[in-house]
Amino acid sequence: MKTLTGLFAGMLALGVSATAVLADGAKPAPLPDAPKFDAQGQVKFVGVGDILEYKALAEYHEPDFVAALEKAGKLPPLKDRLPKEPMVYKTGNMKDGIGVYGDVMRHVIGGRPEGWNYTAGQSQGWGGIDIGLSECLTRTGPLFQVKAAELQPLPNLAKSWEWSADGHQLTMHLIEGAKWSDGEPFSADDAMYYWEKNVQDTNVHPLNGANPGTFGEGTTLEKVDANTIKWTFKAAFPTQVLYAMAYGTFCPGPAHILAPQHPSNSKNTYDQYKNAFPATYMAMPTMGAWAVVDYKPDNIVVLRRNPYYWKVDEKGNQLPYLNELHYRLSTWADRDVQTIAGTGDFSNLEQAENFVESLKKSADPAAPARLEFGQRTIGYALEFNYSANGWGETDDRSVAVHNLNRNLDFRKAVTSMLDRQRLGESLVKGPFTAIYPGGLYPGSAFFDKASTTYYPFNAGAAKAELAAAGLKDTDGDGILNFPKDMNGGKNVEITILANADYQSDKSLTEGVVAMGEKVGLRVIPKLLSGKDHDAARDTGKYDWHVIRLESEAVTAVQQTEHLAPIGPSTTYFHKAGADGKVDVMDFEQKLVDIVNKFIVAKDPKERIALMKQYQKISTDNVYWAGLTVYPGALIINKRFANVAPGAPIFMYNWAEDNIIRERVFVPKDKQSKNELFPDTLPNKPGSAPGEGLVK
Ligand code: BQZ
Ligand code: CA
Repeated sequence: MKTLTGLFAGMLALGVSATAVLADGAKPAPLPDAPKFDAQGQVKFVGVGDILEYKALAEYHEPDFVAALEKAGKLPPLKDRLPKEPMVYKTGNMKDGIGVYGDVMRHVIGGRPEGWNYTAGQSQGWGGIDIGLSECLTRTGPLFQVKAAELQPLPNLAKSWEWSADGHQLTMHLIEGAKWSDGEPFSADDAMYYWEKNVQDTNVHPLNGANPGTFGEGTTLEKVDANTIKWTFKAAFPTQVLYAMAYGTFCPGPAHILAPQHPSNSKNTYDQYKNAFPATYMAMPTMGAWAVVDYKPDNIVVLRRNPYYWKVDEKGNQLPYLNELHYRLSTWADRDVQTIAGTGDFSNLEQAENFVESLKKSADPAAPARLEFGQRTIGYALEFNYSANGWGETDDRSVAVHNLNRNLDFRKAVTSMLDRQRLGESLVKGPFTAIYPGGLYPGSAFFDKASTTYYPFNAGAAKAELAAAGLKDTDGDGILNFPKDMNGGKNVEITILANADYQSDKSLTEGVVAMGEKVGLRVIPKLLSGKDHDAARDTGKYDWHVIRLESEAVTAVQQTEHLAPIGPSTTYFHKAGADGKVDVMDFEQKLVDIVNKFIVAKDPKERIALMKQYQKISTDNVYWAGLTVYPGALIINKRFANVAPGAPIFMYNWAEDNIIRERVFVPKDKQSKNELFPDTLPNKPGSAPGEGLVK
């Protein structure tokens, strides 16, 4: 923070009367309390051991049609298809108990599958496809129901782990004898391939962005034996890193299929490697409960149960209960409409524009789906591209704007021009949206109001801060100009990236553009759809970004690396430039240090204190400008059982992970006849869509 005298000197130099700016400058105000909004579902909190364990059972069972195929010699006996000690879901944690086989869950999604090479960065269309196909070392989605005192990632492919006495090594024991959906063994080799050829090889960019910084600079991983891997960390007891071993960032692919295509083992370029498994390549081996068997572009992706799935219920029934999954390729808004109408089965109601209609329709007792609001965990921020050393666009205008972004007066102007109350109401009226200044969400367990600096809406203060940042409309056309030594003193023009697939993202962007205009800033929307948006986000091709934040703002313990550039590419808005370095600002370095300490802090009191420091420094400095935050609602067809009450649509992960789909079932008397490939099992890897299913 500049000292007062420095401030005066600076202002006099700018020829602006000190009292004018001081009087008008942006001043913090207490954050108004959020409108009261009670989540509908009551979560029953449990311990990790109440949810699952790993053990061999006396007997195992499978659907009748699978037993018949086995009898016909079409696949090995069940006991050879299961690991020595499968994961066993405990009945006590299953709301409706042991399930029955049959039926389908019909998802509707707004994305489109590019291909199945998730670990090389191919999008599969989101909406639960990649969540279901990617089983990871640990699992965090279901943690919304775990008691705070026992909170730690659930075991998954890694069934147990222990730290060395000095805390620098973590030995992980992987599930033993599990197989991919094509019958090939899963082993430590798959984890090592992912680590060496997809994470450490910086020419490969796994979807959801795992990179060497994700697991702590200098971290190494080695294979101990076929079922054991060992991590070595620079810091002692970086327990937080277990969250980064969950969905998104440590979900190994099938090395036996991927390795031969990797540039180090073939003539493939990295691009050819990434695209070696196009969307028409069926049954890419997965550790997930269902494998892809059919794909019709812009129409549907169909998955069938994986006969090698390595999880069972306490009666020894091999999971999943549901035989089939659909992903109808449509739009995100249509997902809400179809689920409410009953032609779809599942939706995360996350676009506030659809709240009233969805509430009205689902209030009808005869409505096919139930709707349950959770806490305020869906939120948006305006992120500033801080790179002035070559990450993203490097033309004069872009660099000039990024340098403006690095100026606190400018960021105070931006945060003061935002009327967050109006932004929220532009999405939906009523008690849903709350003002979100920035930093962690008000609903986060680590949120501390006293540490949160909120600059309220004040156009006059915004204009004063813009003047303090050296911007003046030198040619009188109503648009502020750069100082003459920046981008030739031209009008300031700022691109704002947003995801065109969501009305909410577009509505908020329109609001920001209009509020910018009122203070003389020309903000130009850059609305991109799906993977084009994600690519622009990931390569910094924007000045500002209206982004729906994920777990870093909700839990702080997941995607923690998004909170500060603790590595060359860990945040969405400030990555390493051409020189491989992140041009970190002074206050930002403090955030980096706090996040690095938080990742290794074991004492809960220290963790809370560190997050208060993070909140203070990040909101004092408007690290990003919060926009609005509101609750999401899970809409799910009433025929499904074993959906935990209060399952949030987003917390550690999305509801597609949180509700543990492999445990969900439909009671016999409610089963629909919607299976498209009844009584079949997945085709061979590389089959053509819909061809060669086992029957
Ligand atoms: C949920 C989610 C499951 C990604 C995606 C999508 C991508 C982003 C984000 C959400 C969709 C749904 O979100 O909106 O409700 O089903 O898929 O993965 O927005 O474009 O890159 O971060 O999660
Ligand atoms: Ca001008």
